[in-house]
Amino acid sequence: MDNKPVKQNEPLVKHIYTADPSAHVFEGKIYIYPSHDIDHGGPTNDTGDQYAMEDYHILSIDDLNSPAVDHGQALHMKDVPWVSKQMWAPDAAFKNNTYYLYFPARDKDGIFRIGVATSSRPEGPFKPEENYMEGSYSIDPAVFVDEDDRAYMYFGGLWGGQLAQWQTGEFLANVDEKDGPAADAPAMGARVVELSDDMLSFKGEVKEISIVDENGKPIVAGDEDRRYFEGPWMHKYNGYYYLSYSTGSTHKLVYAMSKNPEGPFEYKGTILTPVLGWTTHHSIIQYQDKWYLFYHDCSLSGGIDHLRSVKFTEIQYNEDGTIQMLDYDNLK
Ligand code: FUB
Repeated sequence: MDNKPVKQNEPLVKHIYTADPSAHVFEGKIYIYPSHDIDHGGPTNDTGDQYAMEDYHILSIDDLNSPAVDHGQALHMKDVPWVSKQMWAPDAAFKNNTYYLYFPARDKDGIFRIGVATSSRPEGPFKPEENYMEGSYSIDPAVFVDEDDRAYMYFGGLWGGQLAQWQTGEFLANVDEKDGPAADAPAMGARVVELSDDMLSFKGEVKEISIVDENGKPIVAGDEDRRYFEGPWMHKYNGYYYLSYSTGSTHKLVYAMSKNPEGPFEYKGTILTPVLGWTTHHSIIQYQDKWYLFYHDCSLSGGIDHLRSVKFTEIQYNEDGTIQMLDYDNLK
């Protein structure tokens, strides 16, 4: 492990590849829950077979003058009875004096589901539940605990994330993963569901989130610069809920705002222009009196798409609550 203090826009760690950072402030420190990218001889395709991750390592930073610590393996897929492969982007939450790790993976039928594991410590190790969360599907869970203690899970991803195959509420294996609404029809939305008080199951029904433009018109499927693709994140700032996400095929991190955690959300703009690498995935946290974006790119691996590294950078809000766009080319 590197003993140098973390620096903005540099890999947090260099001894392993990490991606899809979900950052949280727990116990006064920053904890990062990333995917753990590995190299392998398998295929690369739009289904995402190149992302063949098998376990999770949790990172922490005592403060911004300290090195990032890798706490070692917190959960491996061999310890999760329902998982067959591909432990993708996780998130964590704290409630009931317990830390919860939420993670997507393929079940034994090859269908992406979302599981949960618990620990008394933010860095784990985490003990998984026997089965995936009932009613869960697709990828990229992000769990937000609101000020009133209600918890919501945001999730869903296009293409390899299988959202297209769930449009009827059932998994349709014969639907092509790139199918979806017509280019001029409302785009497929991320999903949101309230979690039960014990954080282990879905409390309500899964709802599709609507993202609209400044005139209240739904963002359409053909609007690839603005439509939802994957990697949702929720944060709250000055009473507004910010749903931020990746636009996938156009490689941006963008955001939309609402007064309601379940939307509808009004599209507002770009947070980060495309990084080096196909995927872009993030989280946003307040640490002390500043706000930070955690993101990944492929700079450490020299551009290999499935070998990514987590970085962070400060973000700024304008007076009206909008976020100032960051140009990736200026972050280096
Ligand atoms: O890391 C695997 C997948 O790539 C994630 O689930 C997506 O958000 C994308 O980053």
